[in-house]
This record gives sequence, structure tokens and C-alpha cells, in this order.
Amino acid sequence: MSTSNTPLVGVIMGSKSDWETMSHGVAILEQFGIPHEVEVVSAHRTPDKLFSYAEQAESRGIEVIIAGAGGAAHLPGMVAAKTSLPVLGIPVQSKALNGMDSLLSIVQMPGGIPVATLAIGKAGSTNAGLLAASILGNKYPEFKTALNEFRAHQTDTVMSNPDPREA
Ligand code: RP5
Repeated sequence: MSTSNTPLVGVIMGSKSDWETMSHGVAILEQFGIPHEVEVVSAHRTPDKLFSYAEQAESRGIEVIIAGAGGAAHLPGMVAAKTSLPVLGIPVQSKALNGMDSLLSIVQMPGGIPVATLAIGKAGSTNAGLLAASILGNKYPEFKTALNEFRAHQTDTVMSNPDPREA
């Protein structure tokens, strides 16, 4: 059981402009009561901060890192290069290339340094929150319970109103 408010999930992003996307995963963490922290850490604009964040995360009690970035999205991969914590990468939907640049930058890691890459945008962010709950649920039963309740409610919502013409 998680007994303190020490963050277990570190949610980082390359820019404040990524927050709208990243907020969806954070909403899941809040809904499930998973202690977390949120911070801008840029691979390009604050590279030294990226290194210190990744190097110190585990000793501060972080167990999962969710990292989102857009465009030349080097943040998740560089964080993964500096920590063996699980890193969940969110490709933010860029304006110029609609997020394909972000996706390919994050997903095409060389063998040996994995980033668990989610879908572009809101769906990926939401699923990163759920995946963090799944990972932490192996150690903290209350998060597994919250995740299973979420999934059961989602199934009930579909099953109880399967007519697509009804709201
Ligand atoms: C990336 O550049 C960020 O992750 C963001 O998605 C993108 C644009 O950043 P801003 O110019 O909006 O700060 O580093």
C-alpha cells in the first residue's frame, strides 16, 4: 500500500504548450489517487535539468516516468537513457506534421534503451495514466483495484447503451 504522498509518477513535458495533452493522463492519476508530480523539463532548452531529473528520480521515490514532447521529441528517449525506471512516452500532436514527427522520434529507440510509446495526443496521454496504474498495481493493490473499477465501468457504459443513435 502507498502510505505517503511522495510522488510515485513523474510527469514531465518539453513545454507548457504540451500541458493540454498531458493533462489527460494526469487526470487519470488524480482519479486513481496516485501521488504524482508535474514539471516542464526540456531536452533542448534545459538539457542539464533533464539529466539531473532522470538521475535523481529513482532515489526520490519515483517509480514510473511519463514523458511527453512534440516535434523533435527527444525528451522520453534521453530520460530513458539516464534511468532504468519505466518511461512512458507521449507523442504530442505537433502543428507542422500532426504528431507523426513526435511519434517517430519517440518510438524508434535503438535496441537496448526502451521507451513504452503510446498513441499521439489525448488517447496516448490517457493510456499512459492507465499504464502507470497497471505497473504500480503490481505493487500497490489499491491502484489495481481503481484500474479494474475504471475498466468495469467503461465496459458497463458501452454494454448498457449499445444503440449508436442514442446519446
Ligand atoms: C517540444 O517542442 C515541446 O515538447 C513542444 O511540444 C514543442 C513546441 O514547444 P513550444 O515552442 O510550444 O514551447 O520541445
